[in-house]
Amino acid sequence: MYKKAWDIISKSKHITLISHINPDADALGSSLALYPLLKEMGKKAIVVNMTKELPIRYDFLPNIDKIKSALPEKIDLLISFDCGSIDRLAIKKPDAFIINIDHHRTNTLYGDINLIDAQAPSASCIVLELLSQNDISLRRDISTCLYTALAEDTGFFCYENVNKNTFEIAARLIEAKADPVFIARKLNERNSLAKLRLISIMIQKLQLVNFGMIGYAILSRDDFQKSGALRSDSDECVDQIRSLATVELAILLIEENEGYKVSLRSKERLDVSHIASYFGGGGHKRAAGFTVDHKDEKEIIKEIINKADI
Ligand SMILES: [Mn+2]
Repeated sequence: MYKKAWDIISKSKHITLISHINPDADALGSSLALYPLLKEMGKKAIVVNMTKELPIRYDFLPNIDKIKSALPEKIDLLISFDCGSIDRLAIKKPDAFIINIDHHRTNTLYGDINLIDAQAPSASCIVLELLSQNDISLRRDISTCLYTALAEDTGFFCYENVNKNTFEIAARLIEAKADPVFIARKLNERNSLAKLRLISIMIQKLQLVNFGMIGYAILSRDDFQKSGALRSDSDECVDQIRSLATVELAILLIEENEGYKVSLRSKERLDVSHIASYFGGGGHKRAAGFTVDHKDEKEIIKEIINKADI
């Protein structure tokens, strides 16, 4: 499959690299890793993400300034990264061959080729596998993108998806000049005061139920306005809820458009991807999400708690 995928990449001219809306490091890093390679191969390569404002904390990723927020007119090949279902790309499905590179267990296999490995800690590990199996050598710009993606998706090597192999991959990327200290500082030590204010508001609104095993909070538009925080500043809020000693299930609702964006996290037992799938979303065992429109916030929380059954 990896050979076949590379063969199709080699034969295509107009290639669009795209990742899910509200991107994280894995989405952006995985798509940006291939970009300079394709350029060097003489391809008309374009990186796309349909999010209006990309999170500023990824500004150090090589070629991040090349990302466009619209599809080009001509596409022979679309490669999607870290995206479990095609609607999360937020585009009209183009008339093009699709390679789907992802590690979400809920992936809907929407590609013509699907390079899916639910065991992979990040989509960037699958990109690395694609490069290694086709004897493409790594270098700093590529390995920086792939390492950043891996580090964030493993919670800096703390989550259950971490094993000996994860560190071996990290070592290979560091060998290829990814700088783990530089990347950690860029990702973790550049918070805005507005973001810390948003977290503080969220903690004040936090509710605990089921003997503290479930923690939930709702962030309204007003909370963002009051704190001055951006939408992307809430990306790690739900992890703060999970960090509480008693919490097994963390739920965060963020008011959005006609409804809510819901993020779920679990610590040790609960498979939140099942809960998210039930609501039409998806994700991983310990991190998943979905969106819901025209429904009362209390009703949403109640349904999730019923579904979670803890
Ligand atoms: Mn990922």
